[in-house]
Amino acid sequence: MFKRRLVLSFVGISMLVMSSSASAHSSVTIDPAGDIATSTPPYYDIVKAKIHATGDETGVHEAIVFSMNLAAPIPQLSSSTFFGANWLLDTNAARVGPEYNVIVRWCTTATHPRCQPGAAHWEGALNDFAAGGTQTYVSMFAVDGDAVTLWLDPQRIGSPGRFDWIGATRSRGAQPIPEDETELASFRR
Ligand SMILES: [Ca+2]
Repeated sequence: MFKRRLVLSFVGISMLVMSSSASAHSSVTIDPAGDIATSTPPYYDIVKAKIHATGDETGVHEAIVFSMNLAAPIPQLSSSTFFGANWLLDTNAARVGPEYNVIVRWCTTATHPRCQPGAAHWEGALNDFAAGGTQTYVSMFAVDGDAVTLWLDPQRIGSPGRFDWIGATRSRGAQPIPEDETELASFRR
């Protein structure tokens, strides 16, 4: 009996330590459901967006994880449909506007000129606005029901210690006004 209690209290302490370190590396923003145009499908409606750091800081498993939850699961999309989940990052307060756009999108070259060629597909991408809009692709991402997630090597955005960000969804490539947009949040690694 004594042993069991000891084990349980140890687990309790470990969970406390883990949860406190996890929250120190998480930036979560809750967005209202139903705040998009009524003609827009609910899977463009952001209900939660999050950025958190993972890994042991040795570099091998280190990542910044960008995630988003939508008001409805994303269905099988047609090839003429564009869906973009964006995390716009302001990593440099001295420069106006966001420096990076982290992207998970469903596209073809017809719905977005910078989409990789071939049949309609999901892809991850990173736009570097400070470098004149240079775009590179990101291989680690997941689209699962109402959740979109992307894992990024921090070095690809200059390994910032902190940055401000907003989440957005788009139904057209480079759509000037997003379908939905979160409030400004701040992330600290
Ligand atoms: Ca919303």
